[in-house]
Amino acid sequence: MRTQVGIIGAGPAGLLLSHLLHLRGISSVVLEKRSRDHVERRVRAGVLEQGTVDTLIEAGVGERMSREGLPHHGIELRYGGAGHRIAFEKLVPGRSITVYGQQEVVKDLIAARLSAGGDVRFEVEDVAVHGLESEPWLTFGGERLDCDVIAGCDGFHGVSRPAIPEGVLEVFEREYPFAWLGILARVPPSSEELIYTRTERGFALHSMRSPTVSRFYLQVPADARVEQWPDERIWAELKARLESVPGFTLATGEIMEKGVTPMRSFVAEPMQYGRLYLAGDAAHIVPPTGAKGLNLAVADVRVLTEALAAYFERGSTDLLDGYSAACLKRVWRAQHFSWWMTTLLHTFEEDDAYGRRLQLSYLDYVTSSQTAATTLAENYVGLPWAP
Ligand code: RFL
Ligand code: PHB
Repeated sequence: MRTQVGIIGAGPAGLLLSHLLHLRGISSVVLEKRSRDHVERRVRAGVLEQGTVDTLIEAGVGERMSREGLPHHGIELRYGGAGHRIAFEKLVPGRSITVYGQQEVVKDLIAARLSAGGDVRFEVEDVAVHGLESEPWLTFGGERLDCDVIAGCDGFHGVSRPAIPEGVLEVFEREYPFAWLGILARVPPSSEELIYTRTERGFALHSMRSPTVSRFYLQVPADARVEQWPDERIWAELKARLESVPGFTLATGEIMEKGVTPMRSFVAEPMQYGRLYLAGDAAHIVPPTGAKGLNLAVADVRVLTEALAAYFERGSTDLLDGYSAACLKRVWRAQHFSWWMTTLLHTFEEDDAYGRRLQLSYLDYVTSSQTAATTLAENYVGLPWAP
């Protein structure tokens, strides 16, 4: 078997790459270890930057998103007994976000690939990469796939990054002393916009998926397990944190899904080795507080598509050689923003009174100074793509 680009992973990065390459007449095969059903049900991100939305629409896979996605023109920061709106329409005119579940994006991309005759294989076992220095190939389940290039889109726990020889990558990391417990609930959102809440009990986020489904997150200890969080405890804690302004009542309902997400910041540089190019979570992770992970995956894939098109159409390797450097500028901006939002809104050590005063001072600044609020807003909606 032979293809131009062998893609490992059918998450947003791998699927979008396969689709964008198809639009440029470049062939690919996507190898995914989980089932289609599993990939389509995995509840994750929900906030799409303007540039991500534009990319999906331009690529012809934004039809359902345009119909069902919820455009948002602001977010609320809630702390110290009051809510403060960060108004995108005023601070970053013309730019906004769209709330649309990552698994919906994934479903739309899988449907588009399959209806165009694309080769996406699920439940593929033992994917391994070979020959990265010159003529690469992939093996899986007793088969061999020869490729010109391999794209490692297999997430943080995949096989592609570990296949890069030791000593090549430089790794930058930060761990946080807490995790997020995320739930999906069958209940209409209690707010029209997302609420990021800082309380002395910890952080909470009110998000949503549709007019009838809400998504919530709670800061929990790093070693928390789902079994420790029966539904009543989750609602009680969400109420204790979110009902921290007068007149706000949180509606509750059936919890459809629960999960604990560790919080980590991670970058591996460079994002390439020989004929292997890493994209998305395979190369970098951000804590979800800034809602950047999925959007960064899309940004990487845009850059990689242009570089691969230059290579296959004109034989030019310049853009491929500069792939990592081109991506890392945006990656590090998102790293800083995500670390900063996380640091601002979560509780750290109990006895760190100095740290708490710094958080409150910065929250007061960001909610009273238009300049500071604009910094938050322009990063949140996403800085423009690099030319
Ligand atoms: P993915 O989605 O992890 O996909 C990788 C795919 O590779 C497969 N795979 C393999 N396949 C074959 N062989 C192997 N050996 C393989 N190993 C792995 C996996 O099964 C999987 O299908 O990575 P990708 O495509 O880079 O996409 C990245 C995003 O998924 C991630 O950054 C976001 O979900 C992060 N994130 C958020 N990002 C946002 O932009 N906005 C948000 O609001 C947001 N909220 C979140 C989030 C992530 C969360 N969790 C659960 C980590 C909220 C949460 C709770
Ligand atoms: C979500 O809706 O899943 C979501 C929203 C905002 C975030 C993270 C996750 O910062």
